[in-house]
Amino acid sequence: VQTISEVLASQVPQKQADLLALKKEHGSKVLGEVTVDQCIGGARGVKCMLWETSNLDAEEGIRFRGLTIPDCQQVLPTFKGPSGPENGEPLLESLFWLLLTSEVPTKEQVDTLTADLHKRAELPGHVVGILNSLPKDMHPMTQFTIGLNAAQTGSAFAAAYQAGAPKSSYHDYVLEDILNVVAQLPEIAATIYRNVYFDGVVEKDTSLDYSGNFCRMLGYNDPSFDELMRLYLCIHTDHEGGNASAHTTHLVGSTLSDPYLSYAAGLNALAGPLHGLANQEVLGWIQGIQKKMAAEGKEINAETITEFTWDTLNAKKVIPGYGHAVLRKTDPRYTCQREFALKHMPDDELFKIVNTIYEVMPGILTEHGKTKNPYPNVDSHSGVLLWHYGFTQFQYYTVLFGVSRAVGALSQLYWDRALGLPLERPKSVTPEFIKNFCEKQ
Ligand code: CMX
Repeated sequence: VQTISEVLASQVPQKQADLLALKKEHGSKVLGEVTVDQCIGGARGVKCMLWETSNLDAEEGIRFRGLTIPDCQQVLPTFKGPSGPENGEPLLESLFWLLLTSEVPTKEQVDTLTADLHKRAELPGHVVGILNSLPKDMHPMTQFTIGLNAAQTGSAFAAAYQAGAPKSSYHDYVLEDILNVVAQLPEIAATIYRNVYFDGVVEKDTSLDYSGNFCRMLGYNDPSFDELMRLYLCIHTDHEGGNASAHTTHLVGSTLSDPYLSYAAGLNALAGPLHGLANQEVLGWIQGIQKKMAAEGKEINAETITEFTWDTLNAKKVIPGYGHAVLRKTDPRYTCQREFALKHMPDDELFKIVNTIYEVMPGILTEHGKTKNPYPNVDSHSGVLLWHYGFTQFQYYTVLFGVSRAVGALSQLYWDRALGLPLERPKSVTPEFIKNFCEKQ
């Protein structure tokens, strides 16, 4: 069975040749224009970044190397251990393989990757010490980036660069780092979880896959929760290149900062409330309704949710979990989580609230008239599923997102270096320039 490193090594020369040919044949063609609105408005829709691993369609949602989420659920290897269900969710390792190589792996190939990641998972000694020294009231995402930055002492790429490695070999060292970062993130994440909310003890079970072992490290021992974790970690991996965490990783990586530092930067972007922190905000918002309705002696139903939504909007705040910069329909990552809930927890009280929110929110946001997309995104559903299994520490939820996003953003980072992509450095312009330029037209 070929390892992932061998498969990638065999793909690189052809990919490099293909990119050169693409540049040679079409290098001077125009992909689009940039309006003043786009320049001022966060570059929405500007096509100026190469991204291999996934593509986001405004209507259809995400495709990982051309495969939709339901496609992945059909074709990717699942967990078939003694406690695994028949039609289980894909293994995170199988999606990692797909994103890196663009090939659907066999179960044997995935097993080699699982074993490799388990072997690489041990943290440098000082990392746990640093994590243990952090104040418990420091936000888990802040702790997460500190932990990953601290692990950077193990970077093979940084060491090779200092030793004068040639550019043609960068991707080999970067791959080492990427596999190590993906392998080490669960233990960094679990140490934070166990430190902040429990006794600080992290137990492992490396007879399981990546997600199952991560659940044990967090302290959960329920095959159904393992399945949720597999689904959760798969669907949060990648969402094309322009989202803030992926884009930041790519940008920072383009300076030849190593994968640890590049992804730690991406995590800081993920920690923003308009991005990954929205999953914690959703739970906070739902608790807000619960508290208010309990205080007023009212039921939580379509009418009271509508009332609470208008209170939020009139206070000039966003409804977390709704809207998207690219999507214009319900996020398929929301839909597959809804299907998971219908299968595993149809009578869950919180799920019912989320469903009622789903029924009324698009209409309210449409009436409000601001957001271009009144439908739910991934963050709108994930917390409710976790809560069902007793994972109620919602300030921590974005860390789980961060464990997953590494797999997409770092798969792309491998190809960034293998294809020799340059330093990213777009041109900025001053308001005076825009004014003068436009007045001359
Ligand atoms: N509630 C209220 N207003 C919203 C809104 C929402 N959920 N979504 C967008 N709007 C508002 C915007 O704030 C903006 O208002 P202003 O003109 O006053 O600035 C207006 O509608 C137009 O925004 P847009 O073009 O539709 O959306 P953007 O591309 O600018 O932003 C996003 C996208 C996700 C940041 C935005 O929809 C939002 O803030 N949603 C809530 C936070 C959230 O769920 N984020 C998670 C996204 C998924 C992820 O990255 O994890």
